[in-house]
Amino acid sequence: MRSSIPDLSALRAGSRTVLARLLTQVENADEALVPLLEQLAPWLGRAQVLGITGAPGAGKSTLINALLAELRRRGQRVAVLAIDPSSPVSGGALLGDRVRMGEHGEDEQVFIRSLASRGALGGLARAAERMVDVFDAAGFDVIVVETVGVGQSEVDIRHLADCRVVVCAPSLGDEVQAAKAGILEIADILVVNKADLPQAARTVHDLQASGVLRSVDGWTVELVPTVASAGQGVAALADLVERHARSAGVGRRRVVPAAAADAAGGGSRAAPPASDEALFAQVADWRAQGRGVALATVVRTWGSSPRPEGSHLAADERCEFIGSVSGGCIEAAVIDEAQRVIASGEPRLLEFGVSDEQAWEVGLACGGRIQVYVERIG
Ligand SMILES: Nc1nc2c(ncn2[C@@H]2O[C@H](COP(=O)(O)OP(=O)(O)O)[C@@H](O)[C@H]2O)c(=O)[nH]1
Ligand SMILES: [Mg+2]
Repeated sequence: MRSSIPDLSALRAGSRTVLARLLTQVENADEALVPLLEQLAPWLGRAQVLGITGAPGAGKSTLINALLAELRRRGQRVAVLAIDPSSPVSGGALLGDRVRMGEHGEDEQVFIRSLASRGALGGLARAAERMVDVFDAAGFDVIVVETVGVGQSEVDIRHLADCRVVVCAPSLGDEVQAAKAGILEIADILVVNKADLPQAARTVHDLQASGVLRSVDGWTVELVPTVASAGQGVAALADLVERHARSAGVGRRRVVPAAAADAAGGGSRAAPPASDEALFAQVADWRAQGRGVALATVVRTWGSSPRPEGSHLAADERCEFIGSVSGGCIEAAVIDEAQRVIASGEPRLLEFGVSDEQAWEVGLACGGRIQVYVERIG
């Protein structure tokens, strides 16, 4: 349908070259990319975006390096986006991060990328969000975003990250340093790194006494001491990160209430419903090109569903698609399933809902339940 499609399938298939190229184009605010980015929509919202924030020198990069190793042991594919403060003279620091995290540079399941504001022509925040989208579409399980404290970077980790980790180093004074920086209140997980230093116990105590370890929306903020340079406490941190995904879900940056998105002029990034006429014209076009095609139909809904029964989505064997069966929550899963149906010729009845196990994986954001029938038609 569009010339950029081959790149998208290569991205989905794990091409690191395509991934690297796309990230650079995004960083350069290449507007020609916008239609392609829109096509990423069905594959977004699956990765857990982990924001790691804290003052320079707290040990964020060292911790990320250790966490990468732990997450890899757990079979996770991990991407890292290290966002540099706005200083245009920070090439050295960036290089330092690259080298420190570089241990995993050869691992096919790990991808590390730095983003400096001077390189992001269209604005750091937008570039960062789009780069996270590209990593998400590329199938990474966890996307780690390293930033310095709130207010010191354009990138608002509160909006971007599903789970916010604030890293503190032990402080010398009796005040908790980070509290002054105002970043403690955004934490889902607090890390006191450099727990090998003598002041660490005091800092842990101060933080425990400060009231930041409170419950918000069913999650109790946890504190974990680490020695990032020795890998200590990192498994406990990884456990908490996993638990947070189960408790709070993933894809937060995409869960903008439709009304708010419309008001902001952004609209939803989900594909619009297509008229049956337009949809079947597209199907005919794909078939004329000899491509296998599957048709997905909403056959039953319970509770609230963004699309009524009878709504269609058609997908071809190259993952191009038209139409919509939800507001963007389950399209990716349906299109993936369509590939299997095209390959096997066997129809499938899929059900998506919000059982406890799957609510944070694939379900309708609005909380309903839906059955979708997928059959090969070309
Ligand atoms: N003693 C000690 N030093 C650490 C630890 N973790 C990191 N560092 C050191 O702290 C410095 C800053 O670390 P870095 O990861 O670059 O911090 P960032 O600026 O927050 O990314 C480096 O010299 C690290 O070697 C730790 O657990 N204990
Ligand atoms: Mg760093």
